[in-house]
Amino acid sequence: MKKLSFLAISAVLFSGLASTAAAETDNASERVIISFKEEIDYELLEEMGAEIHEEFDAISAVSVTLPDEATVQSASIDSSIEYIEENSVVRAAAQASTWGYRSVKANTASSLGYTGKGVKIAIIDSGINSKHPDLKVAGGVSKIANSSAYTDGLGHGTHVAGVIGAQNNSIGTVGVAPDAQLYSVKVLSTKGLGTLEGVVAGIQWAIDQKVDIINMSLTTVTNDQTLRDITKKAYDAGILIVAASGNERESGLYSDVLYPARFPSVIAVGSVSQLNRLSYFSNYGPSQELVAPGENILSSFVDGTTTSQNDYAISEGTSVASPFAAGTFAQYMEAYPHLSNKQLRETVKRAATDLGPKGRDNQFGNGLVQSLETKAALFPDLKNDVWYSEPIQKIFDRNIITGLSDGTYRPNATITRAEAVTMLGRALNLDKSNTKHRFSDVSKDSFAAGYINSAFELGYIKGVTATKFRPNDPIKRGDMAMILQAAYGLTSTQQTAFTDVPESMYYYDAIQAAFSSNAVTGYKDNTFRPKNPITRAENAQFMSNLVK
Ligand SMILES: [Ca+2]
Ligand SMILES: [Ca+2]
Repeated sequence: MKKLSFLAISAVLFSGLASTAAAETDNASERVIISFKEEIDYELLEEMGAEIHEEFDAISAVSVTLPDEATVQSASIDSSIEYIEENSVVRAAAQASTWGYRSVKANTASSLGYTGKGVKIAIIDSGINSKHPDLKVAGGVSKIANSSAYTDGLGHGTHVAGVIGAQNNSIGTVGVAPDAQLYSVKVLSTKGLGTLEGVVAGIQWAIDQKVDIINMSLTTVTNDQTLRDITKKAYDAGILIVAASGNERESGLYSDVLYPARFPSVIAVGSVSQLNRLSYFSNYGPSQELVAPGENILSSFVDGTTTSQNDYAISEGTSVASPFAAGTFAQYMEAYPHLSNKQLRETVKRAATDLGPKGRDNQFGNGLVQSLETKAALFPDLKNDVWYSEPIQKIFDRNIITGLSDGTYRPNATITRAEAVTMLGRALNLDKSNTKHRFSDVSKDSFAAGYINSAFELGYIKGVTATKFRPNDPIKRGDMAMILQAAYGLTSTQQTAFTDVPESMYYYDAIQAAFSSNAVTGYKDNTFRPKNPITRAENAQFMSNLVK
Protein backbone atom coordinates (compact mmCIF):
# COMPACT_ATOMS: atom_id res chain seq x y z
CA MET A 1 0.00 0.00 0.00
CA LYS A 2 2.70 2.43 1.03
CA LYS A 3 4.62 1.85 -2.13
CA LEU A 4 1.54 2.44 -4.23
CA SER A 5 0.82 5.73 -2.51
CA PHE A 6 4.43 6.77 -2.89
CA LEU A 7 4.28 6.10 -6.61
CA ALA A 8 1.02 7.98 -6.85
CA ILE A 9 2.57 10.99 -5.21
CA SER A 10 5.57 10.91 -7.48
CA ALA A 11 3.25 10.92 -10.46
CA VAL A 12 1.35 13.87 -9.09
CA LEU A 13 4.59 15.71 -8.56
CA PHE A 14 5.74 15.20 -12.09
CA SER A 15 2.50 16.37 -13.60
CA GLY A 16 2.06 19.26 -11.20
CA LEU A 17 5.51 20.72 -11.18
CA ALA A 18 5.50 22.56 -14.43
CA SER A 19 2.82 24.92 -13.22
CA THR A 20 3.94 25.41 -9.63
CA ALA A 21 7.67 24.97 -9.14
CA ALA A 22 8.82 27.92 -11.17
CA ALA A 23 6.40 30.31 -9.54
CA GLU A 24 7.60 29.75 -6.00
CA THR A 25 11.34 29.55 -5.82
CA ASP A 26 12.76 32.24 -3.54
CA ASN A 27 10.26 31.81 -0.75
CA ALA A 28 11.07 31.16 2.92
CA SER A 29 7.85 29.16 3.21
CA GLU A 30 7.88 25.44 2.48
CA ARG A 31 5.82 23.76 -0.18
CA VAL A 32 5.36 20.12 0.74
CA ILE A 33 3.10 17.14 0.34
CA ILE A 34 1.63 15.78 3.56
CA SER A 35 0.28 12.25 3.70
CA PHE A 36 -2.03 11.42 6.63
CA LYS A 37 -2.33 8.02 8.23
CA GLU A 38 -6.15 8.16 8.26
CA GLU A 39 -8.13 11.04 6.78
CA ILE A 40 -6.86 14.48 5.86
CA ASP A 41 -6.85 16.45 9.12
CA TYR A 42 -8.04 19.90 8.05
CA GLU A 43 -8.09 21.18 11.61
CA LEU A 44 -4.42 20.37 12.03
CA LEU A 45 -3.62 21.98 8.68
CA GLU A 46 -5.36 25.15 9.78
CA GLU A 47 -3.45 25.12 13.08
CA MET A 48 -0.18 24.87 11.19
CA GLY A 49 -1.16 27.80 9.01
CA ALA A 50 -1.07 25.65 5.89
CA GLU A 51 -2.20 27.01 2.56
CA ILE A 52 -3.78 24.13 0.68
CA HIS A 53 -3.12 23.79 -3.06
CA GLU A 54 -4.23 20.30 -4.02
CA GLU A 55 -6.14 17.56 -2.23
CA PHE A 56 -5.48 13.92 -3.06
CA ASP A 57 -8.39 12.27 -1.26
CA ALA A 58 -7.69 8.80 -2.58
CA ILE A 59 -4.40 8.70 -0.69
CA SER A 60 -5.29 11.07 2.18
CA ALA A 61 -2.67 13.59 1.11
CA VAL A 62 -2.54 17.30 0.40
CA SER A 63 -0.07 19.60 -1.23
CA VAL A 64 0.36 22.69 0.92
CA THR A 65 2.59 25.62 1.69
CA LEU A 66 3.70 25.74 5.32
CA PRO A 67 4.88 29.00 6.90
CA ASP A 68 8.43 27.84 7.64
CA GLU A 69 10.84 24.95 8.11
CA ALA A 70 10.07 24.79 11.86
CA THR A 71 6.44 24.02 11.08
CA VAL A 72 7.53 21.28 8.70
CA GLN A 73 9.74 19.81 11.44
CA SER A 74 7.01 19.83 14.08
CA ALA A 75 4.48 18.46 11.59
CA SER A 76 6.83 15.62 10.70
CA ILE A 77 6.49 14.17 14.20
CA ASP A 78 2.74 14.61 14.47
CA SER A 79 1.17 11.23 15.10
CA SER A 80 -1.59 11.67 12.53
CA ILE A 81 0.88 12.26 9.70
CA GLU A 82 2.34 9.35 7.78
CA TYR A 83 5.04 11.34 6.02
CA ILE A 84 5.94 14.67 4.52
CA GLU A 85 7.78 15.05 1.28
CA GLU A 86 9.44 18.07 -0.18
CA ASN A 87 7.66 19.19 -3.29
CA SER A 88 10.87 19.48 -5.22
CA VAL A 89 11.81 18.07 -8.55
CA VAL A 90 15.20 16.84 -7.33
CA ARG A 91 14.01 14.80 -4.40
CA ALA A 92 11.05 13.27 -6.10
CA ALA A 93 12.89 12.29 -9.21
CA ALA A 94 16.07 11.12 -7.52
CA GLN A 95 16.64 9.53 -4.11
CA ALA A 96 13.79 7.25 -3.13
CA SER A 97 13.25 5.46 0.13
CA THR A 98 12.08 1.86 -0.07
CA TRP A 99 8.85 0.51 1.39
CA GLY A 100 11.04 -1.27 3.89
CA TYR A 101 12.56 2.01 5.06
CA ARG A 102 9.12 3.36 5.84
CA SER A 103 7.88 0.07 7.23
CA VAL A 104 10.48 0.05 10.01
CA LYS A 105 9.70 3.75 10.66
CA ALA A 106 13.18 4.85 9.73
CA ASN A 107 11.65 8.00 8.28
CA THR A 108 10.21 8.94 11.69
CA ALA A 109 13.44 8.23 13.55
CA SER A 110 15.41 10.12 10.94
CA SER A 111 13.18 13.18 11.31
CA LEU A 112 13.88 13.02 15.05
CA GLY A 113 17.59 13.08 14.24
CA TYR A 114 18.46 9.40 14.78
CA THR A 115 20.63 8.30 11.90
CA GLY A 116 23.15 5.98 13.57
CA LYS A 117 25.69 8.71 14.33
CA GLY A 118 28.71 7.39 16.21
CA VAL A 119 27.72 3.72 15.78
CA LYS A 120 30.21 1.31 14.21
CA ILE A 121 28.71 -1.54 12.21
CA ALA A 122 30.68 -4.47 10.80
CA ILE A 123 29.06 -6.04 7.75
CA ILE A 124 30.41 -9.56 7.56
CA ASP A 125 29.67 -10.40 3.96
CA SER A 126 31.11 -10.36 0.45
CA GLY A 127 32.75 -6.96 0.94
CA ILE A 128 31.35 -3.53 0.10
CA ASN A 129 31.95 -1.51 -3.03
CA SER A 130 33.56 1.50 -1.38
CA LYS A 131 33.54 3.37 -4.69
CA HIS A 132 29.76 3.35 -4.81
CA PRO A 133 28.67 7.01 -4.81
CA ASP A 134 25.83 6.29 -2.36
CA LEU A 135 28.03 4.54 0.23
CA LYS A 136 30.74 5.54 2.67
CA VAL A 137 32.97 2.79 4.02
CA ALA A 138 34.97 3.58 7.16
CA GLY A 139 37.33 0.61 6.88
CA GLY A 140 37.51 -3.12 6.52
CA VAL A 141 39.43 -6.31 6.07
CA SER A 142 39.43 -9.36 3.84
CA LYS A 143 39.48 -12.84 5.36
CA ILE A 144 39.30 -14.50 1.95
CA ALA A 145 42.26 -16.49 0.72
CA ASN A 146 44.21 -14.72 -2.04
CA SER A 147 42.28 -11.47 -1.68
CA SER A 148 43.50 -8.64 0.45
CA ALA A 149 40.97 -6.06 -0.74
CA TYR A 150 37.63 -5.78 1.02
CA THR A 151 35.77 -4.60 -2.06
CA ASP A 152 32.77 -6.53 -3.28
CA GLY A 153 32.89 -8.87 -6.27
CA LEU A 154 29.40 -10.26 -5.72
CA GLY A 155 27.04 -7.39 -4.91
CA HIS A 156 25.58 -9.07 -1.84
CA GLY A 157 27.51 -7.07 0.78
CA THR A 158 27.01 -3.83 -1.15
CA HIS A 159 23.24 -4.42 -1.14
CA VAL A 160 23.29 -5.10 2.61
CA ALA A 161 25.44 -2.00 3.17
CA GLY A 162 22.94 0.17 1.28
CA VAL A 163 19.99 -1.00 3.40
CA ILE A 164 21.90 0.13 6.48
CA GLY A 165 23.90 3.07 5.28
CA ALA A 166 23.02 4.43 1.83
CA GLN A 167 23.71 8.13 2.11
CA ASN A 168 20.92 10.63 2.54
CA ASN A 169 21.74 12.66 -0.58
CA SER A 170 20.14 13.30 -3.92
CA ILE A 171 20.82 9.90 -5.50
CA GLY A 172 19.77 6.29 -5.20
CA THR A 173 18.24 5.11 -1.96
CA VAL A 174 18.61 6.03 1.70
CA GLY A 175 19.68 3.68 4.48
CA VAL A 176 18.13 3.16 7.89
CA ALA A 177 21.29 4.50 9.57
CA PRO A 178 23.03 6.64 6.94
CA ASP A 179 25.40 8.21 9.48
CA ALA A 180 26.64 4.93 10.97
CA GLN A 181 30.25 3.96 10.23
CA LEU A 182 30.28 0.89 8.02
CA TYR A 183 33.11 -1.64 8.12
CA SER A 184 33.49 -4.11 5.29
CA VAL A 185 34.49 -7.52 6.60
CA LYS A 186 34.91 -9.70 3.55
CA VAL A 187 34.37 -13.41 4.16
CA LEU A 188 32.32 -14.45 1.12
CA SER A 189 33.84 -14.98 -2.29
CA THR A 190 32.48 -13.78 -5.62
CA LYS A 191 30.48 -17.01 -5.65
CA GLY A 192 28.87 -16.18 -2.31
CA LEU A 193 30.73 -18.89 -0.47
CA GLY A 194 32.92 -18.61 2.57
CA THR A 195 34.58 -20.81 5.13
CA LEU A 196 33.96 -21.22 8.84
CA GLU A 197 37.51 -20.05 9.44
CA GLY A 198 36.95 -16.86 7.47
CA VAL A 199 33.72 -15.98 9.28
CA VAL A 200 35.29 -16.64 12.68
CA ALA A 201 38.32 -14.51 11.75
CA GLY A 202 35.96 -11.76 10.55
CA ILE A 203 34.08 -11.74 13.84
CA GLN A 204 37.37 -11.69 15.74
CA TRP A 205 38.43 -8.67 13.67
CA ALA A 206 35.15 -6.91 14.49
CA ILE A 207 35.68 -7.57 18.21
CA ASP A 208 39.21 -6.17 17.99
CA GLN A 209 37.92 -3.06 16.21
CA LYS A 210 35.39 -2.59 19.03
CA VAL A 211 32.45 -2.30 16.68
CA ASP A 212 28.99 -1.83 18.19
CA ILE A 213 26.96 -3.98 15.82
CA ILE A 214 27.72 -6.96 13.60
CA ASN A 215 25.44 -7.84 10.69
CA MET A 216 25.70 -11.35 9.27
CA SER A 217 23.51 -11.87 6.26
CA LEU A 218 24.92 -15.36 5.90
CA THR A 219 23.89 -18.79 7.09
CA THR A 220 25.17 -22.28 7.63
CA VAL A 221 23.20 -25.40 8.46
CA THR A 222 25.81 -26.78 10.83
CA ASN A 223 26.08 -26.02 14.52
CA ASP A 224 29.78 -25.14 14.68
CA GLN A 225 31.22 -24.84 18.16
CA THR A 226 33.86 -22.29 17.06
CA LEU A 227 31.22 -20.06 15.52
CA ARG A 228 29.08 -20.42 18.64
CA ASP A 229 32.03 -19.50 20.87
CA ILE A 230 33.18 -16.48 18.87
CA THR A 231 29.67 -15.02 18.63
CA LYS A 232 29.26 -15.45 22.38
CA LYS A 233 32.58 -13.73 22.90
CA ALA A 234 31.45 -10.81 20.74
CA TYR A 235 28.14 -10.62 22.60
CA ASP A 236 29.88 -10.68 25.98
CA ALA A 237 32.08 -7.84 24.72
CA GLY A 238 28.93 -5.74 24.34
CA ILE A 239 28.37 -6.13 20.59
CA LEU A 240 24.88 -6.56 19.18
CA ILE A 241 24.88 -9.35 16.62
CA VAL A 242 22.13 -9.48 14.05
CA ALA A 243 21.85 -12.30 11.51
CA ALA A 244 19.62 -13.57 8.74
CA SER A 245 17.28 -16.40 9.72
CA GLY A 246 17.86 -18.21 6.43
CA ASN A 247 16.07 -18.74 3.13
CA GLU A 248 15.44 -22.47 3.39
CA ARG A 249 11.81 -22.51 4.44
CA GLU A 250 10.60 -24.16 1.25
CA SER A 251 12.93 -27.10 1.66
CA GLY A 252 10.94 -28.14 4.73
CA LEU A 253 14.14 -29.49 6.25
CA TYR A 254 14.50 -27.12 9.19
CA SER A 255 12.26 -26.53 12.17
CA ASP A 256 14.11 -23.41 13.25
CA VAL A 257 16.27 -20.63 11.84
CA LEU A 258 19.73 -21.51 10.56
CA TYR A 259 23.12 -20.70 12.16
CA PRO A 260 24.57 -18.37 13.30
CA ALA A 261 21.12 -16.76 13.77
CA ARG A 262 20.09 -19.70 15.96
CA PHE A 263 22.72 -19.04 18.62
CA PRO A 264 21.38 -17.36 21.78
CA SER A 265 23.92 -14.55 21.41
CA VAL A 266 22.59 -13.67 17.96
CA ILE A 267 19.38 -11.86 17.05
CA ALA A 268 17.63 -13.89 14.33
CA VAL A 269 15.77 -11.80 11.77
CA GLY A 270 13.21 -13.34 9.42
CA SER A 271 11.72 -11.68 6.36
CA VAL A 272 8.24 -10.31 5.73
CA SER A 273 6.52 -9.03 2.62
CA GLN A 274 4.95 -5.64 2.18
CA LEU A 275 1.71 -7.14 3.51
CA ASN A 276 3.56 -8.24 6.66
CA ARG A 277 3.32 -11.91 5.78
CA LEU A 278 6.27 -14.17 6.49
CA SER A 279 8.16 -14.48 3.21
CA TYR A 280 7.77 -17.80 1.43
CA PHE A 281 11.51 -18.35 1.76
CA SER A 282 12.05 -17.20 5.35
CA ASN A 283 13.10 -19.69 7.96
CA TYR A 284 11.33 -19.49 11.30
CA GLY A 285 11.05 -21.35 14.56
CA PRO A 286 11.73 -21.06 18.29
CA SER A 287 14.81 -18.86 17.72
CA GLN A 288 13.06 -16.32 15.49
CA GLU A 289 13.46 -13.02 17.31
CA LEU A 290 12.31 -10.30 14.93
CA VAL A 291 11.15 -9.85 11.36
CA ALA A 292 11.92 -7.05 8.92
CA PRO A 293 11.20 -6.17 5.27
CA GLY A 294 12.94 -8.62 2.95
CA GLU A 295 11.13 -8.65 -0.38
CA ASN A 296 11.37 -6.38 -3.38
CA ILE A 297 13.96 -4.08 -1.81
CA LEU A 298 15.99 -1.70 -3.95
CA SER A 299 19.51 -1.07 -2.69
CA SER A 300 23.02 -0.33 -3.84
CA PHE A 301 24.72 -3.09 -5.78
CA VAL A 302 27.82 -3.90 -7.72
CA ASP A 303 27.97 -6.06 -10.79
CA GLY A 304 31.31 -7.78 -11.10
CA THR A 305 31.02 -7.86 -14.87
CA THR A 306 30.85 -4.11 -15.46
CA THR A 307 32.94 -1.16 -14.36
CA SER A 308 29.91 0.88 -13.36
CA GLN A 309 30.06 2.03 -9.72
CA ASN A 310 26.55 3.34 -9.17
CA ASP A 311 24.52 0.17 -9.62
CA TYR A 312 21.29 -0.56 -7.81
CA ALA A 313 19.35 -3.80 -7.67
CA ILE A 314 16.09 -5.12 -6.28
CA SER A 315 16.64 -8.10 -4.06
CA GLU A 316 14.91 -10.34 -1.55
CA GLY A 317 15.91 -12.64 1.26
CA THR A 318 16.51 -12.69 4.99
CA SER A 319 19.86 -11.20 3.96
CA VAL A 320 17.93 -8.01 3.23
CA ALA A 321 15.80 -8.20 6.38
CA SER A 322 18.77 -8.52 8.73
CA PRO A 323 20.35 -5.14 7.83
CA PHE A 324 16.99 -3.39 8.29
CA ALA A 325 17.15 -4.65 11.88
CA ALA A 326 20.85 -3.83 12.27
CA GLY A 327 20.31 -0.26 11.07
CA THR A 328 17.37 0.16 13.42
CA PHE A 329 19.50 -1.04 16.31
CA ALA A 330 22.00 1.68 15.39
CA GLN A 331 19.28 4.30 15.78
CA TYR A 332 18.37 2.96 19.23
CA MET A 333 22.02 2.86 20.22
CA GLU A 334 22.38 6.51 19.28
CA ALA A 335 19.21 7.40 21.19
CA TYR A 336 20.10 5.42 24.34
CA PRO A 337 23.90 5.51 24.51
CA HIS A 338 24.10 4.14 28.05
CA LEU A 339 22.04 1.00 27.43
CA SER A 340 23.95 -2.26 27.06
CA ASN A 341 23.55 -4.58 24.09
CA LYS A 342 21.28 -6.81 26.16
CA GLN A 343 19.15 -3.87 27.25
CA LEU A 344 18.90 -2.61 23.66
CA ARG A 345 17.92 -6.08 22.49
CA GLU A 346 15.01 -6.12 24.94
CA THR A 347 14.09 -2.55 24.05
CA VAL A 348 13.85 -3.27 20.33
CA LYS A 349 11.87 -6.45 20.97
CA ARG A 350 9.37 -4.50 23.08
CA ALA A 351 9.03 -1.80 20.43
CA ALA A 352 8.36 -4.29 17.62
CA THR A 353 4.90 -4.47 16.08
CA ASP A 354 3.33 -7.78 17.02
CA LEU A 355 2.30 -9.83 13.99
CA GLY A 356 0.41 -13.13 13.66
CA PRO A 357 -0.80 -14.75 16.90
CA LYS A 358 -0.82 -12.37 19.87
CA GLY A 359 2.55 -12.16 21.60
CA ARG A 360 5.78 -13.84 20.59
CA ASP A 361 5.34 -16.60 18.04
CA ASN A 362 7.66 -18.77 16.00
CA GLN A 363 6.92 -17.17 12.63
CA PHE A 364 7.40 -13.52 13.50
CA GLY A 365 9.28 -13.73 16.77
CA ASN A 366 8.53 -10.54 18.69
CA GLY A 367 7.29 -8.87 15.55
CA LEU A 368 8.20 -6.30 12.93
CA VAL A 369 11.19 -4.12 13.80
CA GLN A 370 10.15 -0.52 14.52
CA SER A 371 12.35 2.45 15.09
CA LEU A 372 11.76 5.31 17.51
CA GLU A 373 8.57 7.30 17.11
CA THR A 374 9.32 9.98 19.69
CA LYS A 375 12.39 11.74 21.00
CA ALA A 376 14.15 9.44 23.42
CA ALA A 377 14.00 10.11 27.17
CA LEU A 378 16.70 8.78 29.50
CA PHE A 379 15.12 5.30 29.42
CA PRO A 380 12.76 3.97 26.74
CA ASP A 381 9.77 3.74 29.07
CA LEU A 382 10.15 7.28 30.43
CA LYS A 383 8.59 10.43 29.04
CA ASN A 384 10.38 13.70 28.43
CA ASP A 385 9.64 16.85 30.41
CA VAL A 386 7.45 15.43 33.14
CA TRP A 387 7.83 15.85 36.90
CA TYR A 388 10.24 12.95 37.32
CA SER A 389 12.50 13.75 34.35
CA GLU A 390 14.95 15.99 36.17
CA PRO A 391 15.18 14.01 39.43
CA ILE A 392 15.80 10.72 37.62
CA GLN A 393 18.41 12.32 35.37
CA LYS A 394 20.13 13.84 38.40
CA ILE A 395 20.47 10.64 40.38
CA PHE A 396 21.35 8.71 37.23
CA ASP A 397 24.21 11.15 36.59
CA ARG A 398 25.45 10.51 40.13
CA ASN A 399 25.38 6.73 39.63
CA ILE A 400 22.74 6.26 42.31
CA ILE A 401 20.42 4.40 39.99
CA THR A 402 20.75 2.32 36.87
CA GLY A 403 18.04 0.99 34.62
CA LEU A 404 16.65 -2.50 34.89
CA SER A 405 18.14 -5.40 32.98
CA ASP A 406 15.53 -5.08 30.23
CA GLY A 407 16.48 -1.44 29.63
CA THR A 408 13.45 0.06 31.33
CA TYR A 409 13.26 2.32 34.37
CA ARG A 410 9.65 1.55 35.43
CA PRO A 411 8.87 4.82 37.18
CA ASN A 412 5.65 3.51 38.70
CA ALA A 413 7.07 0.27 40.05
CA THR A 414 7.80 -0.11 43.74
CA ILE A 415 11.29 -0.61 45.12
CA THR A 416 12.37 -3.11 47.69
CA ARG A 417 13.86 -2.22 51.05
CA ALA A 418 17.19 -3.64 49.85
CA GLU A 419 17.12 -1.46 46.71
CA ALA A 420 16.28 1.65 48.73
CA VAL A 421 19.24 1.10 51.03
CA THR A 422 21.48 0.44 48.02
CA MET A 423 20.56 3.81 46.49
CA LEU A 424 21.18 5.49 49.83
CA GLY A 425 24.51 3.68 50.09
CA ARG A 426 25.56 4.92 46.66
CA ALA A 427 24.41 8.47 47.43
CA LEU A 428 26.34 8.58 50.71
CA ASN A 429 29.26 6.50 49.49
CA LEU A 430 28.80 3.88 52.21
CA ASP A 431 31.10 0.87 52.41
CA LYS A 432 29.50 -1.71 50.15
CA SER A 433 31.85 -4.48 51.21
CA ASN A 434 30.97 -4.23 54.91
CA THR A 435 30.76 -7.83 56.16
CA LYS A 436 29.34 -7.22 59.64
CA HIS A 437 26.21 -9.14 58.77
CA ARG A 438 23.32 -8.35 61.02
CA PHE A 439 20.15 -9.73 59.45
CA SER A 440 19.55 -13.42 58.89
CA ASP A 441 17.24 -12.77 55.93
CA VAL A 442 19.82 -10.75 53.99
CA SER A 443 21.99 -13.16 52.04
CA LYS A 444 25.71 -12.49 52.40
CA ASP A 445 25.93 -12.59 48.61
CA SER A 446 23.13 -10.07 48.11
CA PHE A 447 23.96 -6.96 46.07
CA ALA A 448 22.68 -4.94 49.03
CA ALA A 449 24.36 -6.80 51.92
CA GLY A 450 27.30 -4.44 52.37
CA TYR A 451 25.17 -1.32 52.19
CA ILE A 452 22.60 -2.77 54.61
CA ASN A 453 25.39 -3.67 57.07
CA SER A 454 26.90 -0.18 56.78
CA ALA A 455 23.57 1.63 57.08
CA PHE A 456 22.69 -0.42 60.14
CA GLU A 457 26.05 0.23 61.75
CA LEU A 458 25.59 3.97 61.25
CA GLY A 459 22.09 3.85 62.73
CA TYR A 460 20.34 4.81 59.47
CA ILE A 461 18.14 1.72 59.36
CA LYS A 462 16.54 -0.72 61.75
CA GLY A 463 15.30 -4.20 61.19
CA VAL A 464 11.65 -5.15 61.34
CA THR A 465 12.74 -7.46 64.16
CA ALA A 466 16.12 -7.88 65.83
CA THR A 467 17.26 -10.31 63.13
CA LYS A 468 15.05 -9.66 60.11
CA PHE A 469 15.20 -6.83 57.58
CA ARG A 470 12.73 -8.15 54.96
CA PRO A 471 14.95 -6.93 52.10
CA ASN A 472 12.50 -7.97 49.40
CA ASP A 473 9.43 -6.17 50.75
CA PRO A 474 8.46 -2.92 49.01
CA ILE A 475 9.52 0.03 51.10
CA LYS A 476 6.75 2.32 52.33
CA ARG A 477 6.82 6.10 51.99
CA GLY A 478 6.73 6.56 55.76
CA ASP A 479 9.65 4.18 56.27
CA MET A 480 11.66 5.91 53.56
CA ALA A 481 11.15 9.20 55.39
CA MET A 482 12.49 7.51 58.54
CA ILE A 483 15.63 6.40 56.73
CA LEU A 484 16.23 9.78 55.12
CA GLN A 485 15.73 11.56 58.45
CA ALA A 486 18.33 9.34 60.11
CA ALA A 487 20.83 9.29 57.24
CA TYR A 488 20.78 13.00 56.53
CA GLY A 489 20.16 14.17 60.12
CA LEU A 490 16.96 16.01 59.17
CA THR A 491 15.20 18.00 61.86
CA SER A 492 11.72 19.39 62.00
CA THR A 493 11.30 23.16 61.90
CA GLN A 494 7.56 23.34 61.40
CA GLN A 495 4.61 21.03 61.69
CA THR A 496 2.48 20.24 58.68
CA ALA A 497 -0.92 18.67 59.10
CA PHE A 498 -1.03 15.77 56.67
CA THR A 499 -4.52 14.36 57.17
CA ASP A 500 -3.22 10.79 57.19
CA VAL A 501 -0.14 11.24 59.41
CA PRO A 502 -1.37 11.30 63.02
CA GLU A 503 1.06 12.28 65.77
CA SER A 504 0.71 8.88 67.32
CA MET A 505 2.35 7.08 64.40
CA TYR A 506 6.01 6.05 64.62
CA TYR A 507 6.91 7.89 61.42
CA TYR A 508 5.29 11.20 62.40
CA ASP A 509 8.52 12.96 63.38
CA ALA A 510 10.44 11.65 60.40
CA ILE A 511 7.83 12.82 57.91
CA GLN A 512 7.66 16.25 59.54
CA ALA A 513 11.44 16.56 59.49
CA ALA A 514 11.85 15.33 55.94
CA PHE A 515 9.02 17.55 54.71
CA SER A 516 10.26 20.72 56.39
CA SER A 517 13.74 19.99 54.96
CA ASN A 518 12.21 19.83 51.46
CA ALA A 519 13.38 16.26 51.10
CA VAL A 520 9.93 14.78 50.57
CA THR A 521 6.65 16.00 49.19
CA GLY A 522 3.06 15.05 49.92
CA TYR A 523 0.06 14.96 47.63
CA LYS A 524 -2.22 17.77 46.53
CA ASP A 525 -5.05 16.50 48.73
CA ASN A 526 -2.88 17.14 51.79
CA THR A 527 -2.08 13.48 52.37
CA PHE A 528 1.33 11.81 52.57
CA ARG A 529 0.13 8.21 52.17
CA PRO A 530 2.84 6.88 54.48
CA LYS A 531 1.71 3.26 54.17
CA ASN A 532 1.85 3.25 50.37
CA PRO A 533 4.91 1.68 48.78
CA ILE A 534 7.10 4.38 47.29
CA THR A 535 7.46 4.30 43.52
CA ARG A 536 10.81 4.43 41.74
CA ALA A 537 9.99 7.88 40.38
CA GLU A 538 8.97 9.21 43.81
CA ASN A 539 12.08 7.80 45.40
CA ALA A 540 14.21 9.39 42.69
CA GLN A 541 12.63 12.72 43.55
CA PHE A 542 13.29 12.28 47.28
CA MET A 543 16.90 11.25 46.69
CA SER A 544 17.53 14.05 44.21
CA ASN A 545 16.29 16.58 46.77
CA LEU A 546 19.05 15.44 49.12
CA VAL A 547 22.07 14.82 46.92
CA LYS A 548 24.23 17.79 46.06
CA1 LIG B 1 21.16 8.17 -1.33
CA1 LIG C 1 2.99 -12.48 17.37
